[in-house]
Amino acid sequence: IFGGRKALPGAHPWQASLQIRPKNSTDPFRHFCGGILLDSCWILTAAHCIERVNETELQVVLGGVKLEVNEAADQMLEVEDYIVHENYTETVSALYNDIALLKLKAVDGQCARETRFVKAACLPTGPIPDGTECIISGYGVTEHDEEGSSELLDAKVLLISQKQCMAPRVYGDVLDDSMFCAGHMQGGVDTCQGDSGGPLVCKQNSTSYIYGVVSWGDACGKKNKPGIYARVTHFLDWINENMRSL
Ligand code: 4AZ
Repeated sequence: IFGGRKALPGAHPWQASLQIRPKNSTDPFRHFCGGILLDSCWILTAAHCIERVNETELQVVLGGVKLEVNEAADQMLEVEDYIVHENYTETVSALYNDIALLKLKAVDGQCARETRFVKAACLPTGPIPDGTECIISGYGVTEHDEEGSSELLDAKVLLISQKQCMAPRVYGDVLDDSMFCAGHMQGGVDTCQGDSGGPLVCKQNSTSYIYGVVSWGDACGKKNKPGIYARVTHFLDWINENMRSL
């Protein structure tokens, strides 16, 4: 996150850290992407995060705000299976349908346990207006640290209209309706590498809706290059059908 601040414990209880077991199993798990808890056994993330990984080497951590500290709120879960969107495509200019689901492994019939620090996000029921202030969070690269943040950061961004984002000086016509932009046209506040797969959440009448999944962008925090998010409302049927299928 560029232009962020430290998140308060429990502020983003749907935030997940996707971690990969290193080749040398004595080394600790390494954070590589964010994820979003949709219900006890399901995580929404970006397709590009899990394209080349094996579910057996994955761990999902929920509840904490510090990657390098074992916290009382942490819940560590294994991944049973995953589903990548069948139309996910990566071209030189864009990522299309960049969305995937992870099914968590139950232990004694239970996946994630709901606590003050672990709670599923709501799926939106319809579009949210351009200009709405929403919140991004993650452990990704910051303006101060190319390695990413060991503490969960968050920042406020604005939803940007498709028309403005498809202007030639912004992203032009490579965008489609599986994605939207959010951020600040003047730059400075944005998601970055390592935040991918994580949440963009918008609050409406005191309920937080998961409106976007961090996907891609031209660098981070650059003027006229806001972050691009998978548009969750575009994938509601896909999400519901696939959560029913496994
Ligand atoms: C990335 O490399 C990435 N500024 C994620 C988000 C953004 C750019 C790059 C958006 O995963």
